[in-house]
Amino acid sequence: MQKPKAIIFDLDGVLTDTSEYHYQAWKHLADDLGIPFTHQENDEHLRGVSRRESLMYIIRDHNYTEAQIEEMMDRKNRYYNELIKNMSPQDLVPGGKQLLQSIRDAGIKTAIASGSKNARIVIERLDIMSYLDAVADGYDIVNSKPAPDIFVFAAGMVNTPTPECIVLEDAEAGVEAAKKGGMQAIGIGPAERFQGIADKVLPNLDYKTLNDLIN
Ligand code: B16
Ligand code: MG
Repeated sequence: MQKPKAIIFDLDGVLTDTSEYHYQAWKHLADDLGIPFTHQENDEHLRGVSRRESLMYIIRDHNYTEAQIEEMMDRKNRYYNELIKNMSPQDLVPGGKQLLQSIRDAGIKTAIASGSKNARIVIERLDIMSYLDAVADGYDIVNSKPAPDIFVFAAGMVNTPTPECIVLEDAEAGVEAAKKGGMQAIGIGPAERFQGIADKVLPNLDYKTLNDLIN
């Protein structure tokens, strides 16, 4: 892989394990509604997917009014915020600060592109804002992953053409989004999840170095 001008990180499931909290919050809501919902379904269908589309998957052919849908999204978000309340810098992936610092020391820009409207709260709790050149979150875009919009927006924020960016993503929808945007994409997670779409796969980001990403 060529040395990039910018590295764009997804947040949930890449720099921190909040994807598990998203699952637990959806599971709580599904249990309230009496709708079956499994961890496997979460991994296969909801990872990286927006709040509304996630809810639509869970409720499928049940009929609810728009007001009920809004209330359910708010409720899930309350459950999620309860779970992230006690997050701290300890919840950053091990070696995360060193990785971000070494990327900047190499003259490469760092950005976060997260579909989450809670991304800024999480970034604050992880205490990594000073290591980032830009943050794009769920408030910045209309079309969520797998649309490339969030990554293209983040690339623009760090003044970098998309082919010179590497994206790190734990979701299939996110890798698809990065590739549609013309970027190089590293899938973070099991190889089966990214078959044929990622340029490279790493099982996790624990103690990874810049060299691990680009070589
Ligand atoms: P919110 P990412 C995504 O964040 C999550 O992976 C996904 O599970 C969540 O539904 C989505 O953000 C929206 O999050 O409800 O907090 O706005 O992986 O793109 O950092
Ligand atoms: Mg993610």
